[in-house]
Amino acid sequence: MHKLATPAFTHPGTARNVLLTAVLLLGAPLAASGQQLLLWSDEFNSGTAPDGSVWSYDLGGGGWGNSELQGYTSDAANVRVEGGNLVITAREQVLKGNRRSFTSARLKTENKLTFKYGTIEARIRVPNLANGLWPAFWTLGNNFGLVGWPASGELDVMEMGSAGAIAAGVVNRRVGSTAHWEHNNAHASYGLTYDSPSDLSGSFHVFRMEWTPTLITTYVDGNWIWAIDITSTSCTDCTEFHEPHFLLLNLAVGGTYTGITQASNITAPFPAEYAIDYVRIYDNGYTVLGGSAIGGGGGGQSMHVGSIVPGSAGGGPNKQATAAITVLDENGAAVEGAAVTATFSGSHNETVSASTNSSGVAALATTARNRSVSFTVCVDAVAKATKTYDSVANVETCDSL
Ligand SMILES: [Ca+2]
Ligand SMILES: [Ca+2]
Repeated sequence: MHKLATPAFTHPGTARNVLLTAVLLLGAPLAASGQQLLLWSDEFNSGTAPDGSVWSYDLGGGGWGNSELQGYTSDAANVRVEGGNLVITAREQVLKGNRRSFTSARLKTENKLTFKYGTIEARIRVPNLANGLWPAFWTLGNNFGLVGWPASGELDVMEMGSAGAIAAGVVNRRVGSTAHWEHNNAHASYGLTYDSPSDLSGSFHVFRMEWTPTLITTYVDGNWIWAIDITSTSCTDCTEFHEPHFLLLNLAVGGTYTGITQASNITAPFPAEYAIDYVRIYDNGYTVLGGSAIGGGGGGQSMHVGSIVPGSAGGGPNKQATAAITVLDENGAAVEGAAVTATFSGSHNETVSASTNSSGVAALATTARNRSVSFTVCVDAVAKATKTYDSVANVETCDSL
């Protein structure tokens, strides 16, 4: 749970449990998914610095809303690619009067690589966390810059180094996964932890998040950590988890998650290296990629309809029929700027068109209005100068409400 750039912010502690009754807790691990198509990866196998077309940095100090002690830099001393890994190094400097300061790095794919749904996987080696190190592999909604936190939504696939883990003597064994979102204008969250039987520090382990339109589940080395039902009936006000997110990787020093906010209480050995062998995104049948790194909204040659979500807008006798139609290329990437034409029939009878946005979604609405809303909508055409419309590849062509 770290995200915002507003140093004065503190999490409303009372919000944490409010939503538990509304969230279906899944008691049993789900079966791991079968073979999935790799859509994107960064293997960190070349170069000496992270690929700037994918990664950018959050820089500076100020606590990051969590009383963290480090300042983030993009210096090679704090972030480099070496030996097939992305390596984030936390360092300390002892100043006059034994005053200690810390530097580290925080990388993100904001606007460059986004994803909605999918299997997100990273192979990670954390350092000895001792007291005070807080590594994380997590996501924020890509609308973070517009709507802020927690309305952007946050998914923590992996966090380690919590105060509870330190107190229990399992700091290098306990992994936490948590969702944060906005509910009734307040912060809501739900998380669980998993205690590995063996020390996870110093060796590589695979952390994975399975994110579908109904369920988010996390694993470490195939062991179930946590799940949250994100259907609207179970997780009300959770539109955050049906929007594109971006990735973050960072190693914090101190902070409220660790329970340590005084530099003198940090006992972790420095320099401390947080290594990531790869980050991969697999298609789980729902995945939509976006962002500048994958060709400004889809680098593929052809496009098809990925999904149709029929709905309505307005009230009383003035209800419009609507459809959110997603267009993807053959790589599963969102296609921006495609003109989608579709015909509504039933309570509303009209052919309308709209262009897809950066998430590949065309929001169609009839000008026709009716008191009842019961219709079928079928896609007639998808057009964009640089791509061919492969209607045979459509996941669906018609849908009804
Ligand atoms: Ca919300
Ligand atoms: Ca690698």
